[in-house]
Amino acid sequence: MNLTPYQMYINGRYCEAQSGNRFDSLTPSTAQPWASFPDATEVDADIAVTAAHQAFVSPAWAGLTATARGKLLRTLGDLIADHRELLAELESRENGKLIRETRGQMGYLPEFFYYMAGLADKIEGQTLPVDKSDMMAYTLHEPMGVVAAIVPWNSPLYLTAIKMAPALAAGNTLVIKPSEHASASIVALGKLVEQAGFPAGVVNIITGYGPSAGAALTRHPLVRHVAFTGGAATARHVVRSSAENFAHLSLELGGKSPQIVFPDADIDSAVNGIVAGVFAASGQSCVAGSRLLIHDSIYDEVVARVCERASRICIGDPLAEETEMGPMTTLAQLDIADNMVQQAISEGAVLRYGGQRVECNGGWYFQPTLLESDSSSNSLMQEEVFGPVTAAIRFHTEAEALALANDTRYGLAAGIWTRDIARAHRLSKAVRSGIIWVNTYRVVSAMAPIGGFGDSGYGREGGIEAVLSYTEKKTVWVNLSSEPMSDPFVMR
Ligand code: TXE
Repeated sequence: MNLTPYQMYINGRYCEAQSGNRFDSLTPSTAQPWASFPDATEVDADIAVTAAHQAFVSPAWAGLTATARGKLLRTLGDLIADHRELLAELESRENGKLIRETRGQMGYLPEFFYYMAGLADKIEGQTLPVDKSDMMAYTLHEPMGVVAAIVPWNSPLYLTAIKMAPALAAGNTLVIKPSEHASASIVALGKLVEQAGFPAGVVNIITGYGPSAGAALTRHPLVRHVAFTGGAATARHVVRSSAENFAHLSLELGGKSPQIVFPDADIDSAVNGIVAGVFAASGQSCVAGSRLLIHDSIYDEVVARVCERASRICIGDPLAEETEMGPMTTLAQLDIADNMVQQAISEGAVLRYGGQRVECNGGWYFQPTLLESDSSSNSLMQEEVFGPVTAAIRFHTEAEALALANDTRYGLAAGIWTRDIARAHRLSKAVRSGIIWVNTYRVVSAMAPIGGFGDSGYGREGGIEAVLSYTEKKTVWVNLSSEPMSDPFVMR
């Protein structure tokens, strides 16, 4: 089989790993290899970080005005818009996400760059009304330096853009490490970065495995911020190794997000929201609505309707227009889904729909799956599956719903389905998660922060604060007095 050979992008040049080694990437819809990538290790990470650091201090980048940086970001956004079909196809091929979903994501991707382009020259410091009459003090937001963006396989470009656009807007430089399971679309982005006119070394892309290339980035002394999206177990490694150099961190991890349905909800919408929340993208989404908390009076109806819709989901080739659910991205992820369903059943959960692998072109497919549990301690209520598997449980009162919603170590997202406006706001405040969707689900915007509580990580991506999170705040003191400085042993 002829594999498409991709290269890495370091210091404005396409290159191989120093070792000359490569690894293959498999397409999940057939489990066949389709592309190969350089297998970067510590030495490549060091070359890329050094290039990013040199670019950071170079006049070609550091000497640009913030407005000029914004223009570059805008140009990159335009180029992404021009190439969205190609990028969408690459992502669907490599991670098995539906082409209609990746098209949607690529169509929106430029907005991250446009929004952050607009913010680039609005990163304002403050003049401080200090209580010293002979002093003036003000703050500046300075870029940090080299940012390492470590990205997973489920939405490679989206999760890159949400890091890259604010990091560049603030004047940093980047080394991006895509997942070993989905590197092609990010490598393709390198070409657009070059075309947009970013100076060499401002954006670098290294391909390779997490424990080698990824870990080397997190412990590199010149990396000042690690922006990580991935699993909680890997995040613990990232925190430990970045601690060595006190690099700043943002961690966007998984979730066990509840969908809470009250009797006064629009049931049609709630059913659609539940299906969208956990079966779209085959549930391989950090915000997957993987716990269904449903009021007793409508429980049987909602469960029956979700199962009925699940039974009609068209499973198949992610590149086919009619497909509604594609494969799991990796065999490991398929095994996790399968094993977790079996485990939940052994703990007393009842399978209502799905639960089986699906044979389709040799790919890694799993049925949309719903189980019922009368216990919030069932592992399916507590552990992230990252697959098309959801667990339903009854509640009788709002207090019970809230207790169930918050009975998790995670806290990334929650859906609240009710027409009662007071209840909607009450619960929005009380549910401990970074995103609350009322009568909707899976809505995102470049303008809105995303991030979690607890084991879902810390830091927020998106929105105005994201750009500030890639800056160091500096306080400048200026002595306004022309008198000689007095007693050197007294703090002023
Ligand atoms: O992710 P990893 P995996 C969750 C989901 C899934 C689980 C494991 O529950 O089942 O995580 O998935 C890089 N130092 N999410 O193993 O390992 C790796 O190469 C530095 C949720 O695929 O977290 C990749 O680029 N980097 C999630 C990135 O980390 C390391 C999305 C993510 O991979 C590293 C994906 C190391 N030691 C999985 N080890 C979400 N929040 O959306 C690996 N990496």
